[in-house]
Amino acid sequence: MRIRCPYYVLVAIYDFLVWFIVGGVVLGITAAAVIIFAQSRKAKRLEVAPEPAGEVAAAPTADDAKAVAQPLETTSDQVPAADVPEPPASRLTRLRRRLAAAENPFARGLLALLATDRISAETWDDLETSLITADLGVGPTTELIDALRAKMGVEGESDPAKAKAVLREELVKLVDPGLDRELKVAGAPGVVLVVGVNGTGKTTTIGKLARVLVAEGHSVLLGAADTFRAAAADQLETWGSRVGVPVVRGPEGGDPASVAFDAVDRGIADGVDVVVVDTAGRLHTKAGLMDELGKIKRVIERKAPVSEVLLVIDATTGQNGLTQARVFAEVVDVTGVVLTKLDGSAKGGIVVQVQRELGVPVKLIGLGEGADDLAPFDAAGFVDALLDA
Ligand SMILES: Nc1nc2c(ncn2[C@@H]2O[C@H](COP(=O)(O)OP(=O)(O)OP(=O)(O)O)[C@@H](O)[C@H]2O)c(=O)[nH]1
Ligand SMILES: [Mg+2]
Repeated sequence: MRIRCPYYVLVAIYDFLVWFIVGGVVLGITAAAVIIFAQSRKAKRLEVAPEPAGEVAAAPTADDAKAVAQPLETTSDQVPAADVPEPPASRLTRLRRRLAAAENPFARGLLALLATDRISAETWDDLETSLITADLGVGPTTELIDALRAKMGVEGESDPAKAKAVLREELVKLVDPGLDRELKVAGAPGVVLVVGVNGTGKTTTIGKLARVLVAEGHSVLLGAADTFRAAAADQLETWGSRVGVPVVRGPEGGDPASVAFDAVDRGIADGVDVVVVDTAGRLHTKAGLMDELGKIKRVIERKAPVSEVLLVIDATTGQNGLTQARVFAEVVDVTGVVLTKLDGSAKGGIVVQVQRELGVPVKLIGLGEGADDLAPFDAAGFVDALLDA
């Protein structure tokens, strides 16, 4: 017997099935969207560097004593090294091409003198112009040209081999091979404070310096006392993690002196050889910021003597670099200069001016953005690089 279903029942069943399917599809899409949204939130959270555990949000302190009384606890832990840094001794040889004559008026001017077979008044004039363009300064330029004229003869035939030997000798003298350029890192721990105006290459130099120190067998700890922006501490952690060097950091906007103190404190506790402290870039014309720098140094010194204050100068800034150098030297007693960005369009002559103005040696030079593009400076190696460029 066939059971006949009324038409309206069939329509109802059909409607039910259609809505069931549509509802299922809508539910499925909604669930998928929720899952995708939740996943992307999780991924975003992972992208942002997590604040290390145990952070104490210490309020910025009003004076040195308070800063000492409230050290921060925020740290990143020792991580296994991923890189093997290049030994520092061979670096200047590898990097000498970066001082290439094509880009560098200092080298270009010198090579033009060597290339000429007859020295004329015009040759000397051209050399003078290129040396001044290369930031050698008027005093050192006159000194060099007078010495060369005396030794090479004012005018006449030029013997390229003799010219090169004389030029090398006089340049090395000018760059001063007698200065003590050794980085002072002895101490318990040795403390290196790194200062300079904005964007000169402080943090990059510290990252590279950590590699130099690790390559020399030192244990190293970095202090992120640039609390001005969180990215600065992240930048330092990225550098540190590549060579297994931990970083002590504080909350964004916190007291930089407290972070510096905490870094040295932990360095002592962990028996680390060298603590390198990064600071925020500051204009030498801002008295408040310069005072803050003085305070950072004083606060560190309550824990351990500062063995080295490195002033980082961007070689491309020319005369302005010298003005900065004078002001920083007054505030924090600079003991060494790092001249960055000497690669490319840099002007090598500034090495001489900076040393004369400050009375402190150039100890390191930055010759690129690569991790091992920082070389210990030495007068003869630098001059050879220029003359062979
Ligand atoms: N070509 C070249 N670039 C360099 C050198 N040293 C640093 N830089 C670049 O200069 C830029 C600024 O470097 P940072 O290390 O962030 O400078 P900083 O002084 O810490 O900057 P602030 O903390 O903002 O004051 C980066 O793009 C570096 O890669 C160098 O020797 N050669
Ligand atoms: Mg920086």
